[in-house]
Amino acid sequence: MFNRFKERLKGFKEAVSTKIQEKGEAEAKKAEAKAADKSNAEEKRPTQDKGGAVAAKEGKAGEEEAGQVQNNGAKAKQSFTSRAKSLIFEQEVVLDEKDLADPLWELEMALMESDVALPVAETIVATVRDELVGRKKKIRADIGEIVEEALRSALFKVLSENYFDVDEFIARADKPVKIVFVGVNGTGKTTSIAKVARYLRDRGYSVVLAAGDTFRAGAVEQIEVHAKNLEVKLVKHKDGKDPAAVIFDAVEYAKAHHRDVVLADTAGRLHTNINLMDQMKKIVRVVDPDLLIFVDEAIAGNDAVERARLFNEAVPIDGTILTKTDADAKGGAAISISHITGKPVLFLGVGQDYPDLVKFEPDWLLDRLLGS
Ligand SMILES: Nc1nc2c(ncn2[C@@H]2O[C@H](COP(=O)(O)OP(=O)(O)O)[C@@H](O)[C@H]2O)c(=O)[nH]1
Ligand SMILES: [Mg+2]
Repeated sequence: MFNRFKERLKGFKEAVSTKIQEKGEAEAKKAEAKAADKSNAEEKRPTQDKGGAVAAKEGKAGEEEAGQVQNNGAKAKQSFTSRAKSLIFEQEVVLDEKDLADPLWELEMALMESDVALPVAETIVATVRDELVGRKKKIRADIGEIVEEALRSALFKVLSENYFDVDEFIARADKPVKIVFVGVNGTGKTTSIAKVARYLRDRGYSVVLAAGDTFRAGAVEQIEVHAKNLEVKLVKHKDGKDPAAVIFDAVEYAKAHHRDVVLADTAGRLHTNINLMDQMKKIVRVVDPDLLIFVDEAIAGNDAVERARLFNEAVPIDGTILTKTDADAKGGAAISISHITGKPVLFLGVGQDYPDLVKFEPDWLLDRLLGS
């Protein structure tokens, strides 16, 4: 999961580490030179005061004393040098914008190559810059940790922007809660509906499925298999071609039988298909869903983010489910989609089986993106 992303971030971490090291060494050298000057100055002073005239007067004793002083001087010099050496590691480095220009460029490239949308990449870079500029860092401190901390807080900011607690929403909403799933073909809508059905059933809710994909041959049979496996009610029309009518009936069924949640499947559609987009608008008008969820696959990267944006423009969505994150090396869609649409990510699909659904939590995703 997100292996390419982690790999690309390494370059940034290394660039910052090198900068801190270089700058610290330069400053430690300055400190060393200063210490050496001071040491020389202190070495000269006692030889002149105590040695010199006094030693000349007192003969042998004076000579001995002078020798001792010289010895002390050498010792002092040595301890100044070792102190200067330890200064290299104790040296505090203050990073400025100039130091970070190259590493931050590296970071922006890494994010864009991981399919993070440009405005999102810029936001993350700006946050990391704010975190690191002006901060005092000891060279011996764990630089990887410092950089990771800055990245983590920048990513957290983006990921938690539109956070929405789906459990709390369902618990509080009037029943039946009507949830309609939309998106392009093959992204995992039907699978996600089955996963969400199981998720809700496990939390004590009664669920009704609506076979609203009346477009594709085999779609009704596919959701029927899930309904059987999960032992939940499926409402379907024999030869009906109107998804709005099917979903409407499922809602009526749920009301009559006091079921908690209706999960409605729909046909896959591209935002460019005007007829199918109009059909989706009709579904929304007729059913008035509590949640209109856009489903797309993380592996589509920027395309998924762009589709979410266009669907949201056509009919305001309430949130997204990103599927196939288990197969996604880049992580860009997971990072960008909420920021670009202004709507929360509700769940992540992490595999093909029913339990492979994770409620979206910024920290869970962060742990995987940063590999901790
Ligand atoms: N690896 C993986 N595959 C998934 C995930 N979600 C769905 N799929 C697979 O994607 C394919 C299309 O799923 P489907 O639900 O039929 O897509 P739909 O056309 O949008 O309804 C199926 O083979 C699913 O098993 C996921 O989170 N991870
Ligand atoms: Mg389907």
